[in-house]
Amino acid sequence: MIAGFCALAVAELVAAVVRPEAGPVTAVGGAVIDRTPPALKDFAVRHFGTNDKLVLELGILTLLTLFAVAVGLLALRHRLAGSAAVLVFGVVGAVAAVGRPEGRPADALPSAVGGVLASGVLYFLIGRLAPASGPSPAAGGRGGEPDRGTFDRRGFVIAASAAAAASAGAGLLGRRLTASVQAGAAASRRDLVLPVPDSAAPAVPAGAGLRIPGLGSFVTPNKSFYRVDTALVVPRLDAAEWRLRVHGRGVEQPLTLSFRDLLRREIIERDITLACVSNEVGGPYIGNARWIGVRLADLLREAGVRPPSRGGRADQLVARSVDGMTIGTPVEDVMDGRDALLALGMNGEPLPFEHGFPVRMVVPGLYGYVSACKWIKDIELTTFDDYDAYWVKRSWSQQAPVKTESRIDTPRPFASPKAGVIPVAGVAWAQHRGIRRVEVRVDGGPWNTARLAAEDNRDTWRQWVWEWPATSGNHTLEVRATDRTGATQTGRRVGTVPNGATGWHSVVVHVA
Ligand SMILES: Nc1nc2c(c(=O)[nH]1)N[C@H]1C(S)=C(S)[C@@H](COP(=O)(O)O)O[C@H]1N2
Ligand SMILES: [Mo]
Repeated sequence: MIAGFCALAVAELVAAVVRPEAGPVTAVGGAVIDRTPPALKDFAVRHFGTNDKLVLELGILTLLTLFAVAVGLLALRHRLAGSAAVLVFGVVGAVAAVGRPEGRPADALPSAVGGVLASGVLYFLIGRLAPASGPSPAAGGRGGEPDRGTFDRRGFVIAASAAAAASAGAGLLGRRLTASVQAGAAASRRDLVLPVPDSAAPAVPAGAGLRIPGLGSFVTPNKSFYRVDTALVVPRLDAAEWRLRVHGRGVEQPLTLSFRDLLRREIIERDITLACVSNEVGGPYIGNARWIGVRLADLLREAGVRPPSRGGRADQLVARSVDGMTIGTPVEDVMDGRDALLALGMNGEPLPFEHGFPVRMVVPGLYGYVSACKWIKDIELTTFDDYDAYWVKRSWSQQAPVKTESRIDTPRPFASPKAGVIPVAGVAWAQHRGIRRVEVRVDGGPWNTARLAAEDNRDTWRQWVWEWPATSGNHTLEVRATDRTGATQTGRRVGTVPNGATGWHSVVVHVA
């Protein structure tokens, strides 16, 4: 276990120099995420939520500990075989790191160096456990067989402690180095002054938030905004070094833009509700924010891109992030007049690192995995025939407009409110179509029309409330929404794969 610890610590130190994502635990974790079947990924998101990454990392560390013990036992019998086994782990880490979407040959270094060093440490420490030559005076007259008491106990303890201490030092140094590299990014975010928008969002109508206990705020604060991504290490970029390339099929004028270039453009501010395709019926992976940024369509037009409906040759826009995520969005949607953004601000502050600093995409009406690329660095125009983005390769749909959905936020499941008038309230969303009606029913009875909160715009969710004259006993509440196209949310239950869950959210309560 000490040798294993040494491997990880040294690898983290090397990773601090190469890049943090190349560390073995992160690399293997990333490789696991890349290969996780949708059902398992969904299970992880459902049961561990935003802690899924922590669970994954703890799982890897637990497995490594068990392997370390097994390799240690092997090494006691075959010293060389043990050291060779450690090298195998180094190779696994190195292959995982290089094989990540943005992997480079240098990413093999942390695991390689860690593996070689640990293999030597194991060999050396096992050597300290070998019986001292000649019978030990302390062993008494048992003769012949080497005795466990005969090894140089003191020498082993000193060597082992030294290895552990040196590893801890290397690990801490690695942390320090990473932190100092990231300090530049933190400073660039702290010093960023958001521009005043040329086209400001209208004030949120006073009645958009219903102020009912148990119902969240209309605008989701950044701190509680859901986070869904594959990044075990949150990319921390320096805005001054950030560049975005726009190129590909039908691009007459390829562009390379810096953050300053973006700031010089027309800046717009818009309220848009972002939802994740992995959100179960009734789930939490949806949030509403005020974004500021530049209109993506303007940029594409400048680059000479035309939408397919006007003879453009590309129907898919593939956004690529610094951590190798690829997200494919219909060019038609981006250019049809909706406010698809390259966003640089969220709720009055620069994007938080977790939400894509310095620049991300936001497109009203599409699930995040087909629109909302964080830490974006490249936009390539191509076709849906020619290219499948990250999640499409993993059995999700190429195109995924947000489905008309609604959720009951209060009362909570299995609450026991008192009989009388109980406000049943929640949110409904059908981004870019808007919500026309929300209805609630009790125990499968007739549908009752809920009161809708004021609408901010058709790209945002809408709160609603229905005053329920509740009688005592167990009751099931159900909700359904109708969007402005007249389509009513279907009651047919389907899971999140391949393009979003459907069904009516229901809540069972016991009225006292
Ligand atoms: N680089 C990158 N961008 C990404 C993702 C990701 O894994 N990596 N996940 C997408 C998904 S699935 C969603 S739902 C949204 C979530 O954005 P948020 O974490 O800011 O809420 O980001 C999208 N953009
Ligand atoms: Mo998502």
